[in-house]
Amino acid sequence: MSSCLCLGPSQSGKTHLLMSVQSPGTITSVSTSVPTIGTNIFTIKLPTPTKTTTVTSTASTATCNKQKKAAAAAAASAKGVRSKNAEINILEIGGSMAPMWTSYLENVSRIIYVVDTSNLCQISAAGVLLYSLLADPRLRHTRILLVLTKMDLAYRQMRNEALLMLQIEKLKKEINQSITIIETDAISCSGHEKIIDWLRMP
Ligand SMILES: Nc1nc2c(ncn2[C@@H]2O[C@H](COP(=O)(O)OP(=O)(O)OP(=O)(O)O)[C@@H](O)[C@H]2O)c(=O)[nH]1
Ligand SMILES: [Mg+2]
Repeated sequence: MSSCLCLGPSQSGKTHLLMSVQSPGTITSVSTSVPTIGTNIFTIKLPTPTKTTTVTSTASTATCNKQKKAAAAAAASAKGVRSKNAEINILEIGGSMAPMWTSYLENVSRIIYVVDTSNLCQISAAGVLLYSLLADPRLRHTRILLVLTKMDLAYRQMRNEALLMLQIEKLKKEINQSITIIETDAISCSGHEKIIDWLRMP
């Protein structure tokens, strides 16, 4: 069975992020957490998109029937998404376990890689860790979500600076995997919808 991992350096914000995506509004600026020694599992609900297909009446019956069929197909596919992907389990592996991450790479279909944009000393090292991870042949077809977090902090690196420090353009040229990049923070929940959308992707 394929799985979804959440990785990233120590204290980069993995637990806070997943708690916040799991239960929006639970993380505040004074929330603290203990380092994950080992693993945590989070079950994230994947609500179906709120976009609804409405059928408007038209003069032509043929057009109306076509629209009804399209609406029925959309509803059926939405149902499929709901029943197939109603929730997903994400395994966070603590940053202190980085030397052992490779023991968890069998049958991994997705990786959420969390980078703390407020930690200037850690960003480049986070890039090196990501690079060595993605070189693993078991992750050749794994979908990668690069999460730039703690974007609420005034002293964070901006997106482009962080990506430069991660050497992401160079990385993209050398790997097969597709990388999606999302900026977020655990407090305001900005960017969480995009994370849910990414998790919902087949
Ligand atoms: N301002 C702000 N602080 C954050 C955010 N996310 C995490 N933090 C802070 O960063 C600290 C570490 O966050 P964790 O989520 O525990 O980090 P982690 O990546 O799970 O760490 P390990 O489990 O040790 O690998 C927390 O105690 C929070 O104070 C965020 O989005 N904004
Ligand atoms: Mg943790």
